[in-house]
Amino acid sequence: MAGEKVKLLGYWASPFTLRVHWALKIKGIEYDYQEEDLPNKSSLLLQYNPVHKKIPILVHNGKPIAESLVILEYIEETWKHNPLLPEDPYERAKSRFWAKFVDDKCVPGIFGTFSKVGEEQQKTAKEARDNLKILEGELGRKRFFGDTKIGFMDVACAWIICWAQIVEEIVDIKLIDAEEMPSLVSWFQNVLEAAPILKECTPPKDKLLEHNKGFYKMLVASASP
Ligand SMILES: N[C@@H](CCC(=O)N[C@@H](CS)C(=O)NCC(=O)O)C(=O)O
Repeated sequence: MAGEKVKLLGYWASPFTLRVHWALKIKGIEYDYQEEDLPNKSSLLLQYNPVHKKIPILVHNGKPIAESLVILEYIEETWKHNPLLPEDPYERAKSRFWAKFVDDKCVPGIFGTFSKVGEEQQKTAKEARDNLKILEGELGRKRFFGDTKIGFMDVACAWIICWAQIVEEIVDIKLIDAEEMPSLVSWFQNVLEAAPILKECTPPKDKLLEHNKGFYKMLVASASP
């Protein structure tokens, strides 16, 4: 739509920001991007998301929308071309169900494995693995959750595989077993290969790994007496 102003406030290493970049790229929406310094949040961020004070925030013609899955739904409803959700209401509900499953069950498990220590860490890693196995079962032999085409669930969640592998490398705990979860192992790459435009805004794995190693060092240092 001509004359529209779309702006995204985000952070380069944030997977929640990445899902919004991906949705905008797939829809071919032009947008400005404002990188946030999270320890020193901009007044715009605090003004637009006073409740959670988190990125990503999408600002469309001056109106802010927060929470990445809500933003994805907004994008889907506002720009209807290149649809991410299937037409059938039951299939739409399933896409939303699995995206919520990832945020409610897999994300806390993966990030918890990164931020906890000792027995708690092992317990959280097991929960993460169990939930990733459930996800593998749902993906089955398909390349994408959207089956032959990238859809809502792929845009929202394929990043967890890359992030889980980064956590694995840093804390040396296996979360994704290539034999048990062959489809999940290739899912993130399948998405990037099928839609090269998404690569443009996806941070390279090495850069993310270095960044998260630094972050992990800080966590460990602040946890030790
Ligand atoms: N549920 C939120 C999570 C967003 C989130 O956790 N953002 C983090 C960066 S990855 C953030 O802004 N953190 C800043 C802070 O907690 O101070 C979403 O889906 O948008």
